Amino acid sequence: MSKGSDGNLNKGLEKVQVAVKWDPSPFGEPTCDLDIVAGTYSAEDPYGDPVYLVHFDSRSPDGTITLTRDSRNGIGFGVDEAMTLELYRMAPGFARVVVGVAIQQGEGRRTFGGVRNSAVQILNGPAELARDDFESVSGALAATVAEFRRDADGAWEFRKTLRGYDADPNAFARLMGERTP
Ligand SMILES: [Ca+2]
Repeated sequence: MSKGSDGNLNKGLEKVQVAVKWDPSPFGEPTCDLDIVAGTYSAEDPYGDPVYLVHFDSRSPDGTITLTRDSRNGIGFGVDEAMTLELYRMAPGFARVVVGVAIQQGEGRRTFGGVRNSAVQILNGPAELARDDFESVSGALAATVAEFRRDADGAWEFRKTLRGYDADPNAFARLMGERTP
């Protein structure tokens, strides 16, 4: 994988993957469904409304962001849900991409603290950029996990942005791109 001119692995990103895993609920308890969602934001309005969203039932119009693995219950070994972002193919008008994980809400509140062994890993090719177990946002219903931004030269850089939201998946998708302190 190429590095940025200063050798920073978090810069000059081309193709990244966000992978989430969690354990299925024990027998008799409601299933847990975590969803990866990505929002894209324009250079003109990088903290405004998303140009488009990508999640389990919505595709990237230009094919640059793809949900490659989808789970509704966490059953299975290893990665349960994964998204690939081909940042190098995104049009210059895109300045930011924010990726988050939201828990589908049924009856009652479903927080990260109520999901067994949830974890997220962010990869640049084979290199790990970040991983987290959601412990610091255990009371949240959704959380941003990654922000990708173009630098002054147009190269993509990564920022880990673990921030919890008290919002269901639809509300979270509208909030996840907001400017944060
Ligand atoms: Ca899911």
